[in-house]
Amino acid sequence: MNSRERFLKACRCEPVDRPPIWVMRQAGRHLPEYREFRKKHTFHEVVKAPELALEVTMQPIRRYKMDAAIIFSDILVIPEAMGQQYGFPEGGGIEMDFAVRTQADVDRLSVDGIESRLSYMSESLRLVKKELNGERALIGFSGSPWTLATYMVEGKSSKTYTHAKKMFYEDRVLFDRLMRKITQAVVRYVRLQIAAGVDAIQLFDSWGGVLAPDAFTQASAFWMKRVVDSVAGQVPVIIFSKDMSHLGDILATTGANVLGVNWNRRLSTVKNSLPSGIAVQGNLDPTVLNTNPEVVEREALRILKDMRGLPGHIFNLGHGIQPDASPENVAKLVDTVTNFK
Ligand code: 1CP
Repeated sequence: MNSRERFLKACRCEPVDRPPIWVMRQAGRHLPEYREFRKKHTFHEVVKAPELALEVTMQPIRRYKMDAAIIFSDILVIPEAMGQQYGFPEGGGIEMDFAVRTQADVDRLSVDGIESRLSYMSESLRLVKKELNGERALIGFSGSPWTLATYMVEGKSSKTYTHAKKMFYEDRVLFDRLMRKITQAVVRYVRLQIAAGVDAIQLFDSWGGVLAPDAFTQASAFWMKRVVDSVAGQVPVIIFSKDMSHLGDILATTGANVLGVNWNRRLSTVKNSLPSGIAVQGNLDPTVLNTNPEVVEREALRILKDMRGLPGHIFNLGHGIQPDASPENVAKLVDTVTNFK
């Protein structure tokens, strides 16, 4: 069984020799070769030039025995393709060139012709797919409609999401119009990625966890379900709703094949609480990769042993790897998982 087959079997909860592994944000700032690369090219250049995106996507694949590659891009390419540019201000985080607050702002966003504005993604995915040669899985991704809406409505990174939540609570007509438009864009984007050959799609619902359960159902899960339905079983969909694994019953209604799990819950408990047939992905605390190889091995084994005999586990972190995590620790993690019997 090669890596791609192992990954796909785990998505379907079929038995495998050992759990497949990949790491959220595996391409990027923890790698010295990425930091070197970024001295020569801006972030936007890397994302939009297929040859450069190919190189950065492959960096963690060359260095580690990951079972899957995730295409190098960003969730914010969707607002950009809809007409709302993003940038990186000096102090960190994200800044959008305007904030969506009114019907006129929603009208400025366009979905028509979005495939041509995202054609660089098709090209990047085709290049990576060819390079992976059917041996490792290729994961495409999108931000969830709610997580994209937080950036679009706030106009920047936020800690409280006040404007986005206010729009949801106070002006549901406007909120739903915006969400319909974002969801249409995401559906078309996901279809484009499937046409380019991705083996699975991950929806990053990074800020789902800031919502109360009923608000989460209406503002996030409802729209993710539309995206999952549009894929209609063509490829597995992984939903990573950060800090939401205690709401597995709501998440299961989206139709997702795999649920990403944060590190604050025992993975076997989450798995056993879900309807059979839904796999889990996770859930090592990312900070473990900032410690040392002995701790990495011990903590990874804890999860592997907890999940032993439970098909439907993709090993990953509970959130993205931190920029100051050490590559030596990532290598130890991958060794521990790939040698587990
Ligand atoms: O090079 C740089 O310095 C820019 C840093 C960077 C990188 C490496 C950004 C800006 N995006 C990325 C790549 C990226 N982003 C990938 C591909 C790399 C990989 O996974 O291997 C992916 C999947 C993302 C997804 C992403 N972007 C998310 C969801 C994941 C998560 O961690 O929750 C989010 C929330 C973003 C927004 C974003 N993009 C970049 C930053 C700094 C942020 C976060 C801003 C904030 O805190 O609000």
